[in-house]
Amino acid sequence: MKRLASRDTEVVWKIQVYTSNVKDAGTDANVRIILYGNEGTSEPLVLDNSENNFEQGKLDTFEVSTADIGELCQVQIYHDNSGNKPGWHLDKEQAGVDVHRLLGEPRE
Ligand SMILES: [Ca+2]
Ligand SMILES: [Ca+2]
Repeated sequence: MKRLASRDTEVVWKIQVYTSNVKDAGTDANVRIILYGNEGTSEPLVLDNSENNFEQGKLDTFEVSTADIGELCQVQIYHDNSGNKPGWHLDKEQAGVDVHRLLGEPRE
């Protein structure tokens, strides 16, 4: 089985971020995520939509697209410390960040 997908095949990922339900857990800073796959690494992807994101106890869902980076190995999520009270706490019991490939399954 040979993979046919080229490096610039677009892959869509669904990213769910759980912010803890504790005081001041939320942030209004700019949040970015980097997806590390076994065949490449994404650009830093801004996580934002029309809602007020990353509020205390909130689940935020985003869709982002990347080149085909292969199987997801690791994610890095971070913010730029901007805004009022930028400190942020992810809900570890809820895994904090959940990433699923939506489109672009490797072809076999
Ligand atoms: Ca916010
Ligand atoms: Ca927003």
